[in-house]
Amino acid sequence: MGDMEFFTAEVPSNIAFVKYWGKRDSETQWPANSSVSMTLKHARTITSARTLGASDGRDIIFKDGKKLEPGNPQADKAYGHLDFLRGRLGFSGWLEVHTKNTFPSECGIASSASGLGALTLASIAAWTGCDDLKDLQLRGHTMPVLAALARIGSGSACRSFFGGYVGWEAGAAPTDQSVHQVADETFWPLADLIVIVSAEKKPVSSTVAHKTAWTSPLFGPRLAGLSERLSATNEAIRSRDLKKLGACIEADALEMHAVMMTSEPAARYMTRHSEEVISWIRSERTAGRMDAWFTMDAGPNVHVICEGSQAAAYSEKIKERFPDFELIADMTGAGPVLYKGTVR
Ligand code: 2P0
Repeated sequence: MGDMEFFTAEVPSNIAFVKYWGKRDSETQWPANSSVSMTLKHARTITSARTLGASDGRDIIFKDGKKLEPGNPQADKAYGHLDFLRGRLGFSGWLEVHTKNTFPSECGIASSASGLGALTLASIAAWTGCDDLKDLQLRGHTMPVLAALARIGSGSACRSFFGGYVGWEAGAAPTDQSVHQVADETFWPLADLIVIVSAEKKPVSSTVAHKTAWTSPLFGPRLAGLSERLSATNEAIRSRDLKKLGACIEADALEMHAVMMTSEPAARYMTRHSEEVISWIRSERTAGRMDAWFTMDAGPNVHVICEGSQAAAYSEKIKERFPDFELIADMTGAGPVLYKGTVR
């Protein structure tokens, strides 16, 4: 084993308000549409990396202290991303990587976004020997550049390189893509109360399901209406209009799930329990008891979005109504951090 120092990156997860669903091209990770998300505060991946000596064989990644054995899709994605980064950036040297999430995997929080984001940042820090985001920027590794590299590992990872609210523009060509901050985390603190209706592994991975989006008869109409929804969502964020934002995110989540359910082969992530939570949120809202709206990712769990100031009260209400479901309370958070050494 080498004696080089570790560099540690902490990269947050994000929850999409307008979803990335479907790709125009998977090699360049060019999405079918632009998307916008909120960066989370507590749900993060913490990844430490150091370079190994030339004689040390090859990359080795440990997740939660256990070696990731090549051969399963998650491991192959991670090892493949290291090979991609090395080739693209011209680095040499094998890496030893240790990674863990601050949230349970496969629980409906996007672990690929924070995971591939943190792997990108930690490995570049190790190869460059740079533990400061400003220094990395001076060397050309700006946040947009890091985001674009992470995107190749997992599309949604590119939105995790900024705090607050983040837009990923698809552009007119793969090389026109860009990622930018719409507003920072202090501008509008919102809560994301995640109702874990099931912690089971997804029936179909999102990378696989992305490919089938084009087979849905609803996908064309979705894309046709998205520029209007994206404008309304950005406008709602800039004016801190929760009612307007809520209408956009519910419509977008349901539309994405409708596309999934009508694709060939169909993917159904929504369960009876998801529907119970959704119906309850809507009836509480209609009755004037909760100013809360929902969204969902490619999984059965329901993300309840409300003002940060209501998080404690609404968490209690949700726990009271759904005592059997675990609740993870998160909120708007800042972008990545980087430091020398292992986990702080
Ligand atoms: C999103 N999701 O915008 C959407 C909403 C899930 C539902 O991006 O193939 O893991 O690695 O680019 O980023 C999940 O897809 O897919 C996702 P890849 P990714 O957050």
